[in-house]
Order: sequence, then C-alpha cells, then structure tokens
Amino acid sequence: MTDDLHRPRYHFLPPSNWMNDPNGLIQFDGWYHLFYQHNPEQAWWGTMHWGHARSRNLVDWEHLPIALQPTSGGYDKNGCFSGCAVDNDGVPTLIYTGVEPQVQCVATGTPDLVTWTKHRANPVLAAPPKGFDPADFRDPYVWMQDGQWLMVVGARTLENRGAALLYRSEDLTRWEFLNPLLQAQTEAWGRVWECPNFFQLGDKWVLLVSPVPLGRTIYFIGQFEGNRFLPEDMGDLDRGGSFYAPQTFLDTKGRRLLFGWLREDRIKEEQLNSGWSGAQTLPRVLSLADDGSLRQEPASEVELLRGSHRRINRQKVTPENPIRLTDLRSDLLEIKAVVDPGDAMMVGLRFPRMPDLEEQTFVLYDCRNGGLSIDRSVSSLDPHVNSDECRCDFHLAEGEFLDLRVFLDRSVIEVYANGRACLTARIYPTLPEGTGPEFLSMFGASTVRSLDVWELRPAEFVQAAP
Ligand code: DQQ
Repeated sequence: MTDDLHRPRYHFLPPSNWMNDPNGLIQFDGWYHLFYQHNPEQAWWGTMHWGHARSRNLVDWEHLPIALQPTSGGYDKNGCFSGCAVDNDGVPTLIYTGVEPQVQCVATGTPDLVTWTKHRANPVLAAPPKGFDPADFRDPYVWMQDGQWLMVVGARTLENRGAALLYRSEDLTRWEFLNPLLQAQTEAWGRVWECPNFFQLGDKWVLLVSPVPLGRTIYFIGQFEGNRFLPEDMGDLDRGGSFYAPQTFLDTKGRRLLFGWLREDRIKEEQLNSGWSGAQTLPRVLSLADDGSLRQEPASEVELLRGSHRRINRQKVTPENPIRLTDLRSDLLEIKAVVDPGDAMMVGLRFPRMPDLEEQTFVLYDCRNGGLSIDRSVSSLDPHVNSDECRCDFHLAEGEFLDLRVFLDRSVIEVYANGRACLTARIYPTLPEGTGPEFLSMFGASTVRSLDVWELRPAEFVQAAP
C-alpha cells in the first residue's frame, strides 16, 4: 500500500482497514501506547475493535495485536467503542463503552499491555442517570484526582442536547454519578457529546467534546471547583473539517499530548478499494498562552522525521516573484515560514502538481480580513472528493509576524499558525508528482523573514513478532 499516492507515510495508521478515534492513550513503562477504534474486516466503519500500537518516540510505531474485541453474546457483542487507559497502581486498565445498549466496561492488561481481560464486574455502569438517553452514553475518560477516580462520559439529554456527565469511584468499578459537568446551551453545540476529555492545563481546566452532528471538536476553558465546571472561553480545536474525536494524555515530561482522528474525504468505494481508511494527526502538545488562550504545536519528536533541509533568509516576495522550490518534489514535507505580511492582501503556500498544474492546493493567510484557509477547489481532478474550502478566523496582532508550519503527508495537510490556529484537511491529487511548493504574495508585497523546508522521511512501522 505504500505505493498508494494518498496513503500517508508519517501520520499514524494501521497496517490496513478502518481506523477512527484514538483510544487509551497512555505512556507506560517508557512506551507510548496508542489504541484506536478499528474495523479489522474492511476499510469502513463496522463492528468496533481496539487496534493497538506502541512507540518510543511518538513517530515510529510497532503494531501490536488487537487489544479488545467484542465478546459474542456479551455486553460488548456489537462493539468495543471509545475509551481511555489508566495506570491503576501498576495495573494497566482500559475503560471503554460496550455496545448495545451503551454501557461502560473495564479491562485489565498484562504489564506489556498486550493481553486484556474483561472485568467480571462488567458492565460497571449500565445506564446513564435519569434525564439522559441510554442510547447515547459513551466514551468514558478517567483521571485520578485527590485520591479518587473521576470520569466524564459523553451523553445526550432527553431534550436532545449534548452533555458530559461527571462520576467518581474508588476502584474503577463502582461509580457514583455526581452531576453533569456541562451541557450544550444551544442546539448549535450538538445533540450528543462524543469523546469528552477533561484535564487541567496550567491553572485552568479544559473540556473537549466532539458534538454530533457538528463533526468537529469544541474546547471549553474554565474553572473546576466543587465538581462544577465554569467555562470562560470556548473555540474550535481544528477547523480543517477532517479532525474529530481527539484524545489527550499526560506524559512523564508533563506534556499534555493529543492525537485526533483524521477522517477521509473520499467516497466509500474508494476507501474500500484502497484497503485503508483514517489516519491520526501528528502528536500535538497543548498548552495555555500567557493570555489564557489554547496553544497547539507539534511535539518536538516530529523533528526526528526531518531529512534534507533548505533555508531561505529574508526575501521580499511580490505577486510577480514568488519563491519557487522547484526541486522539492516530495509529498512528505515540512515547511516553516516566518512572514512579515507587509502590504500584501494574501500570503501563503501553493502546492502545484505536474505536468501542467491542473491540480494545486493553497494554504493562505488573508491579511485583510484575518483568516487562515486551505483552498482545495482545484486540489484534485477526481470529482468525487470533497473540495470544500477549510477556513478559520485568524488574526495577527499589530506588528506580529505570521509563523506558519505546514506538514504535507500525501493526502494529509496539517497546518499550524502561530501555535494558536490549526487546520487539517485531506487532499487527493491524481497527478503523480508535485512540482515543488511556492511561497506567494498576492496584491502587494510581503517579506519572508525565513523559510525552512525539510523533506521528511516516512515513519517506521514494524509488526510485532507473533
Ligand atoms: N466513535 C466511536 C464512539 C464515538 C465515536 C465508535 C466518535 O465511541 O462516540 O467508533 O467518532
């Protein structure tokens, strides 16, 4: 499958078939473990299993055997849905949703996290509290606080509003409902909240939810006191349109790391034919800026992928004279551009393809209106792929330079702007080769303070010995 023009080479994906949400992220005994929603039968959503891989460095992976599969006739006979992992006093433990109905379950693992035993007390939570729909009660996320386990579970109120429910436990099997941590205030915030994550960041608390039917992830930042969450700010984590159901965890360096599912934007038939579907984002580090806003940056380990490097220092760019990097034809690239937008109306990158530029993708900063976008309108000659523009509000402060980091990995384009805006989208060019990226300035001149381009190597994926 590595010959597949669209299959990413350094974003995580399974050996084959379907993957969606990251699950059970944990660092244990020096290894980073990534579990994921997986249908091992085909490259389309189906009966959910938990796939599994581990890594020492967050970029190179060893595929491990499937960790969880449905037990026929059991409480998870129709699927092992999303959940998390915790270290319970040395015992690796998964908390996940068994289907159908939707119930919360526990499994304990061997010290290598390879073999899992479902707990005899399962399901440990058989239904949501009164006022919430039992048909949508899933995606437990657990953490230890002040000597007790706390958990949020995604839910739907009987009035069709998304909610995150807060529980506590002494032993991970007997759970007491405390209160809703937060509920959707308006229909615009979704009918079901999937994959809630709740964690401390600096001196604030952050709630992530992936609302149905929005198909994107919202964050709330606020205070957590007396089991109540008081949001003070909210926003979108990534407006690329492909990003969903992320999960975060804390590593031993104290970093709040995140992976998120990158959906495909090609039709079902294409996914089935190609034999794979879904990728994970790069590992991202979340933090709070001095002004209390959320920051996202790629983990520094991503730099391990860097190969040959080109640097251009201080160059004025006019509409007639873009910076052309024609010798960089790889589809595995990292570009870092620090730009003084000057009097340009738009600045950004263009990724054209051979032979006659019929396909090209743009990453643009709209200097006048304040916006970041990925223009996919002519990314692909294939009429069946999604070519919608991806855009978010993004403003530079007076005198601030644009600091753009763009990762191209065949069909994945992941964009970070000044650590505070993210757009990740999927593109499916049909022409086999790029002609090298270009830095553009439209309707006015800008100054590129520095432009660094690296060719990236593919991540190593090895299969565990049987
Ligand atoms: N995916 C899982 C659910 C979750 C949804 C099922 C979010 O647990 O709510 O594959 O993508």
